[in-house]
Amino acid sequence: MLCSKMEEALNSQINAEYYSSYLYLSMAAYFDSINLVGMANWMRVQAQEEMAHAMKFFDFIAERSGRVTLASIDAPPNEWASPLAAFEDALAHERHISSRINKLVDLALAESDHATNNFLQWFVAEQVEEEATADGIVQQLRLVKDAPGGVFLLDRELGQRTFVPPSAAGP
Ligand code: OFO
Repeated sequence: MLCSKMEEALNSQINAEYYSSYLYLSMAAYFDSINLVGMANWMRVQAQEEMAHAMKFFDFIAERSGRVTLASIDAPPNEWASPLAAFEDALAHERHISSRINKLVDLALAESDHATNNFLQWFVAEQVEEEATADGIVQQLRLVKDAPGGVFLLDRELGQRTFVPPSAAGP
């Protein structure tokens, strides 16, 4: 059984994960608009991953006999100054999500809710990966700057990404 504070905080995280999905989908549309279809693909896959994250919270709340309540999702930005600016925003967003997950862990521990703490550890590990991946792409874009050849190669590489549903065991 979830306490009401924890239930509310987990519901708010469902919203944050759906916003993440919306943000990445908007970035996919931006990359499509500038003909970087590989980066658009990467963002589409990222958006799918975020929906899977949201559903992990959804299912967990239901499993703990809590009540899922959905709220409206804010509109994301639609334009970025460059591919680098978009990926820098993605990295900043992942850092923000990591801090939200840390606060959820703090709350679970304060409430002696060990089941929720255990559930959240999957996200703690996932966020390490999310930040590292976004940071890696930011670093590569900084290296190639605006050199079309470098951006083209990176676009091709990011076009290879496919969606793999997150397992229950680990990120
Ligand atoms: Fe759900 O990890 Fe990104 O935001």
